[in-house]
Amino acid sequence: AGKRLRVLVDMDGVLADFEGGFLKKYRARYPDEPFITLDDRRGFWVSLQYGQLRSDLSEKAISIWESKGFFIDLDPLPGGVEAVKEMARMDDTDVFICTSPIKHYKHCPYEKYAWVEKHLGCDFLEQVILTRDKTLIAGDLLIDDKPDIQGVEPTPAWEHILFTACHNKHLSVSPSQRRLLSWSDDWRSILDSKRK
Ligand code: DGP
Repeated sequence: AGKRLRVLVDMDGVLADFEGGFLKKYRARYPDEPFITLDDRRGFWVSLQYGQLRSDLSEKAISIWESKGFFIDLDPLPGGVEAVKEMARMDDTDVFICTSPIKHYKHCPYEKYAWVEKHLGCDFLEQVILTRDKTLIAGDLLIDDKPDIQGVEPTPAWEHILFTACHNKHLSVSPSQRRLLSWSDDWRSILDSKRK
């Protein structure tokens, strides 16, 4: 009889298609401005790369995810909702959605809960953790597309599994860093590797 496994799953870029949703709404709102294709995305921060393209595009990018309806309208990434539901049904397994809201709080926190209710059901609202510092949250695994996850806790409890996204696919990460290429990849083996 082992102890329970606790899995933390990020939302944007892992369950919800932040990058695809951003590009679609950016192009619709600013049809005459240059944009960065998903293939050319580099670095976690979208506004940073748009600012490098032309300095005024940083605030135009930010205006997209600060708008009402941005987060609730994000499409689920393939297989993510199904994987999280399956994890939640597994024996001795607790799954939490661990996501950082943007600081413009008018719509984002509300819409993140609404997205979970819409795609995972209202029972899943119990599993939502909103935090700007994921190092404080104790878990066995954190599945997240952000390459560097830092905060006030220097030794987080979790192992970070890097979820592949357009902005991190070219990054060479340390050999000890494990990746999940997509939800078609073998996430079940990664969970099993942490069971005691
Ligand atoms: P998380 O994926 O939980 O680490 O949350 C990060 C959030 O920040 C997510 O909603 C995506 C968003 N984000 C992406 N690029 C930028 C950016 O350039 N600036 C800001 N403020 N937020 C960004």
